[in-house]
Amino acid sequence: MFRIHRTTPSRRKAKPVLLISLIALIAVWAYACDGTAPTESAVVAADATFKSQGKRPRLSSTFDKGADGWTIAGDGDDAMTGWWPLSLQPSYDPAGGNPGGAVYAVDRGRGGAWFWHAPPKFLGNRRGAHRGTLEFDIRIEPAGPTNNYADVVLAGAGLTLMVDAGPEPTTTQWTHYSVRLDAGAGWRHRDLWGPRATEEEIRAVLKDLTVLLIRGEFITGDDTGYLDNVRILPPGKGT
Ligand SMILES: [Ca+2]
Repeated sequence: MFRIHRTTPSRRKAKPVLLISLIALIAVWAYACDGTAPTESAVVAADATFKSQGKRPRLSSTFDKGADGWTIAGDGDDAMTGWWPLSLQPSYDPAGGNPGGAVYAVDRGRGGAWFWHAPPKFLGNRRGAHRGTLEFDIRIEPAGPTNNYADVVLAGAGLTLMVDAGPEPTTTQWTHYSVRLDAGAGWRHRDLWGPRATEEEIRAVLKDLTVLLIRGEFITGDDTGYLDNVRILPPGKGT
């Protein structure tokens, strides 16, 4: 005996919609999994978001009362958002910092690396930070074999500069990083293997800083990354 299946008009319409949605999700997923750092065009596209934002009372975030405007770029907490989910909110732990509060995000193991995305108060004309330092504390959970990505990304004045901030964290304890904002730190264009940035180029980026990213993911697979004590310090004040 044959059973006749009737297809209602609403179901006929639903199929193409579902197919298009599935293709879009696959495209976003593939973009999030390409394993590369953010492209320069993506950075430029994000620039306009910050142009008109923000007062900057102090160039630090100690997360005493909350996330202080920091967001997440990459696959932390939601792998389906691509590299520039500018409004993706991190989690906040009021007692998990170094000391006090800290922000954290859970990586879903989709590949690539995710980054902490600085709020507007760190951006704009940061010319006074040239030859100063960017400092921050990182903690990962669990510890494990680390991967190598750019640790800090600066974009502005049409340039995207990246640097290796030093050895990756190898324990679940807090690790302090101090990154010099000068050519001696080894800043490079677009990725860790690009041309070396000149002193003039670093000064130009800091004078028109539109994006500041700090790497949050250091091991392959699911993990949680914490951030505390971010500071931009003028020359001679670094640790
Ligand atoms: Ca803190």
